[in-house]
Formats: sequence, structure tokens, C-alpha cells
Amino acid sequence: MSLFKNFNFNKLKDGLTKTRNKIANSIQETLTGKAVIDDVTIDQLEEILVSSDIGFDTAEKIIENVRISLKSEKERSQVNIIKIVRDELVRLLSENKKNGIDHTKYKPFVILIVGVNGAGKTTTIGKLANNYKKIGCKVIVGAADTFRAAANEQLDIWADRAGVDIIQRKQGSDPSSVAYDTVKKAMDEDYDIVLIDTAGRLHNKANLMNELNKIKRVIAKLLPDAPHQTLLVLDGNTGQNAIIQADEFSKVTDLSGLVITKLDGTAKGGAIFQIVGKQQVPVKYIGIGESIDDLQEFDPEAFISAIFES
Ligand SMILES: Nc1nc2c(ncn2[C@@H]2O[C@H](COP(=O)(O)OP(=O)(O)OP(=O)(O)O)[C@@H](O)[C@H]2O)c(=O)[nH]1
Ligand SMILES: [Mg+2]
Repeated sequence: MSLFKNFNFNKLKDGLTKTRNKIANSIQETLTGKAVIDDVTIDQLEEILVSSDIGFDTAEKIIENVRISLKSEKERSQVNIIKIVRDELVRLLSENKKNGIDHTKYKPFVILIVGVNGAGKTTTIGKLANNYKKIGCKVIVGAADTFRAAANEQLDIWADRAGVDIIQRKQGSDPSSVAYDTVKKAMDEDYDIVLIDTAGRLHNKANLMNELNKIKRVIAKLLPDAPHQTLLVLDGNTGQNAIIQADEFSKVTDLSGLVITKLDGTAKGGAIFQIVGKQQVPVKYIGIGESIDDLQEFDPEAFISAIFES
């Protein structure tokens, strides 16, 4: 069941237009007018899948299932093929889906947002803050990206848009002390949700990872189970690179979920299959635009419908 109330299928469909053109429309074109689905057509289908960012392994799996299903079918109609492909894609996207931790189990519920620079962390925090606020939660955000001069200001704008509180310190302050102060205030003043923004770039990668660890340790001093959720934000445009980032961050921190941003405006939405296929971490949210309502809870069924329904 979805927690947030902002799901909008048409918006999802609009956002995924380019991905739909690349994947579903090409499949439709290949199958249109084919009275019988022969091996050449299956090979063409395989080519489309392989070239559509969903990854070689995923494409192979789907084609294998198409072949198996066709063997048992008398009627090799195109509707069947599309259905087989769709079902298989939904199945792949649902594989890692675990039930998330219920935010009402902890008070405050602390969410740490991590990811490389420009992935969409701050924007995602603004959107999440808005969604939690809308369902009646008291929300505070912590500006623990103290590395970049404009970072505070950016988060401040989002906090303002969402109508939530913010803790910020001057540039160059210790990020973990900002996180500490935010969680402390949340505990003292009865907040439900804490969202901690972090830097995407420090002097080097080791620095960044050490900093994240320190933030986690410091938060845990106040609340032993916190952070209750660590979300890795990945830019949906980056395809293969997103997989590498997920690997890197998984090494240093326990990720509870992924947020794939910027799925609007990219034809590479198929990369989500590779990410899900290679990670044990479920996709929790997807970003389909730059405004405050453009974050949706990830629903494999809806995602595939949005890609295949013209
Ligand atoms: N189209 C689109 N743009 C997005 C989405 N999410 C974020 N962006 C844009 O991506 C850019 C970077 O977003 P930020 O939220 O600043 O990214 P960040 O990870 O906080 O970046 P750093 O603070 O530099 O590490 C901004 O221009 C956002 O508007 C999305 O879902 N769709
Ligand atoms: Mg940021």
C-alpha cells in the first residue's frame, strides 16, 4: 500500500515518454504486421531489448522466457509476446521489493540521504519532506552538506516550499554536528521525520565515505537505531555509472533503498532494470520532474504500464 497520496499515473506516463519511445514503441513496431512470430522477429526483439539500457542479462532472460512460452503456444500472436515481455519486466522489478520499515515505528524516524554530486539529493529531500508533511508528519531537515557554499541556501528553499523546519550551520562546519543538532532538536521537540542532506563531493572519495560513516556514528549516539533509513540517490541518466555508484556506497553503508531521479527527460529509464538486477537494494522512489510533487513511490506494475500503454 502506498504511503504518500501523490501518485498520478498520467504524470508518470508523461515522465517516461522517452523511455517508452525507446523500449515499447520499438517493440510494437517490430511486431506490427507480423502474422507469425518467427525466429527472425525474436532476434529483432532481442536486439531492441539489448540496446535499450535494460542490460544484456535482463534482455537474455526475457527472450529465453519468450521462447519457452512460444513453444507452448499455438497462437503466436503479438499480444501474447508483449504480455510475456511485460510480465517478465514486472517480475524482475519486483524481485527485490521488500516491505519498507514503517516510519511510525520510530519517533523521530531518521532518513539519511546519500549520493554523488548532482544526483538529486537535495531535490529529493524537498519532495520527501513535502510528502511526509502532507500525510500529517512533523518534519525537519538537516543541511549536513556543509562543503558547498550554495548547499544551505538550496535546502532552505526546499524546506520553505515544503513548509518544514531546517537546521543549518555556516559553510565548512562539521557535517556530523549538523546531523547531531537536527536529530537532537527532533527528539526534544517531538518531530516525526528527520531528513539529513549530505555532500555529494568532498576532497576525495575516501573523505566522503568517512564523513558518511561519522554522520551515522554521531546520529547513533542519540538514537541507537538511527538512521532508520539510508537512501542512495542515483541519476537515472547515468545508466551503467549508477550501478557502480550503488556498489561503492553499499560497501560503506547499509542502504535501505534507492531513489532513481530524472527519469523524465531520459530515454535511459531502462537502466532501472540493470540497477535492480545487480543490487539487493530495492528502488523506493523515482523522480519524474523538478517540482515538489514529482517524486513517486516506486511501483513496478505502474512503471511497466506507464512504459507500455500508449
Ligand atoms: N528533470 C528532473 N530533474 C531533477 C530531478 N531530481 C533532481 N533534478 C535536478 O537535478 C539537479 C541536481 O539536483 P540536486 O538536488 O541539487 O542534486 P544533489 O545531489 O543535491 O547535488 P549536490 O548537492 O551537488 O551533491 C537540479 O537541477 C534538480 O532540479 C528529477 O526527478 N527530474
Ligand atoms: Mg545537494
